[in-house]
Amino acid sequence: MNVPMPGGGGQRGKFYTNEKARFNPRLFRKLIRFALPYWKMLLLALLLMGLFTAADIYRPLLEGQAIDAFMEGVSEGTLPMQVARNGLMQLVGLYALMVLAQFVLSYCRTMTLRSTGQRIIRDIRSAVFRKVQRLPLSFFDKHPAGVVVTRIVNDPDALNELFTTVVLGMFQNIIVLMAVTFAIFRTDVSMALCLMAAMPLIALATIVFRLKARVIFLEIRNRLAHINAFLDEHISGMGVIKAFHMEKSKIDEFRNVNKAYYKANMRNVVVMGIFRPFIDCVRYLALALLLWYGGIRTLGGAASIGMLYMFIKYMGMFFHPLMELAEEFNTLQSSMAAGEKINAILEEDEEVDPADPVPVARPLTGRIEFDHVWFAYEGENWVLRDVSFVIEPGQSAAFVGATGAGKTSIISLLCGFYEYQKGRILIDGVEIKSMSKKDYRRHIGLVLQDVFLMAGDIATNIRMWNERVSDERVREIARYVQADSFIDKLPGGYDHVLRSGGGTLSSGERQLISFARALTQDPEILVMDEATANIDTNTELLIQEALLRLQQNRTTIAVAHRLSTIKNADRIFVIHKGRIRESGSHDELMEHRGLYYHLVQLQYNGASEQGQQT
Ligand code: M5T
Ligand code: MG
Repeated sequence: MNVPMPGGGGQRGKFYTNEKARFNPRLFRKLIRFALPYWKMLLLALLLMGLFTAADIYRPLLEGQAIDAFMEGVSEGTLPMQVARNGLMQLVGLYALMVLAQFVLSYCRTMTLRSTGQRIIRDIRSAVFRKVQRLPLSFFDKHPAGVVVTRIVNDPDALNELFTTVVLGMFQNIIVLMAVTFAIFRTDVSMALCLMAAMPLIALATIVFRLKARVIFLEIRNRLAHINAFLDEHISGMGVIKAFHMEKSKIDEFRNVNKAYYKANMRNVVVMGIFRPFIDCVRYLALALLLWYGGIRTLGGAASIGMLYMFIKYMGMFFHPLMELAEEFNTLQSSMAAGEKINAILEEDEEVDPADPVPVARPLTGRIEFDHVWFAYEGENWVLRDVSFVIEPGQSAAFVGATGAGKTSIISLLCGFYEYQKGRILIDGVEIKSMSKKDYRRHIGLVLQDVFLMAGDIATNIRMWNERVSDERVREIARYVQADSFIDKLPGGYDHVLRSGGGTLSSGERQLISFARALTQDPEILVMDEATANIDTNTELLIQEALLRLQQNRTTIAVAHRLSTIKNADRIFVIHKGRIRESGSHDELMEHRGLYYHLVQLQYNGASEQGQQT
């Protein structure tokens, strides 16, 4: 089953399809390493379980003894009343002590197990998040945030059960089964066989149940991830939904997504609903058989009432772990399904960094070279074709071209967000593939059109959690990029707290913050992609002045549709369908009368027409 996802991507199948969630020893070994650090705790839990179980098994023996040894003895006149009373007293005393001990054991066991479980979940969650932080941007193009959230939030819970409920639970239940079997066969073989008569039916029901449950559990997990993905998309896109009055249709769409999840859960409810009563039914039939057969044996004197009582008790103890085992198999399957999904993330290729990175010079001179670079986001759909250019240290370069021409892609490659397929990109003569991304990204200040602000105050967003940048410096930089006037107007000024995304600021205000952000790093290379697109002309003029000063000692790359903003660049590259078609200064290109000239003409004429209209 494939859940159709909005904007479906090729690789998504891995996260949505019904992989066979059967027990996979290789996967199990991989997952078990999350539990390994806690082996002492788990061993302790096992020990406590063993003690508890031993007491559990011993109790019916005591009960049977209480019935037989004293009551029968007295009624038959073979035992003096006083002796029986004292014996009974001792027996009951021992019994009460055992019950108390079991209470303590049970508490300790639960605490050990649960707290270990919570630690394991915490570790898995951290591991997945750590991994997600190291994944390349291309991963996030293919996986909606909601699905990734499910992987981090819900799946570790399911996986945790693998270690706590399933592995230890199964162990305990198998031990109980063996102990009970041993106890009943030792007491009376024929009555034990009578109790066992129900076994084949139970085994059959369990197998059928397991097969059904396997399919259902994967489905439930997939549907849950789907709901999360749907919610993420539709909550982030609330503005668009309202603008296109899609509320009604989205509600209907959600109803379907929700219904699919509901149905998957209902199938589980139905299967569980049948399984339990069926086992109960078999169990009571077996009890009836036991009462009949045991009754006859007791009447015939081959068994005692105490024994019959004991058998009835053991029968309960026999069926309970059987039921639990079946459910544990069920959980095993669902947690294996979750484990598989988590593992798929853990096995994703991380951002590649060379094993032995070339150290990045500090400071860089900022020379940038693209050497016959070819790049495609997917397969052979070339977005950049044979792109070559050099930007000398301290130069300012600008990229212009139609929408979708590949300008942002050039910048993304320079920042190492994606891996190029052919050619080389060099910074200061070193290919970026041989440097650590973390190291050289430090030297690139990036200002984008879409600015993402993090939850936190303004000052923190400017210094980007870098404590070495003083408050004074933050203010100085904010003044420099003309952001101070709007920041001062915010309640709290620099301490004004933004929610994640910074949605309460205007796009232009966010861009100004982003400028300040880039400058606090004092980067040798400044990259701006439509960085002033949302800023009014007045502010832009003010920034332009600051930018000119900024460009003096660093290499700058700017992408802009508004050509007036890049006119002064040392070199302008015109990108057309992934190729560099023209390059030169504004004057050179105007003289050349090619693509650039036409672009300028278009903008100029457009602007003057507008001017005439108003
Ligand atoms: C260039 C395609 C896009 C366009 C081309 C980000 C992204 C882009 N593309 C993909 O196939 N997958 C992706 O994940 O690549 O895109 P660009 O470099 O973003 O173009 P631009 O910056 O020149 O355009 P614009 O609109 O910002 O001026 O065909 O479909
Ligand atoms: Mg772009």
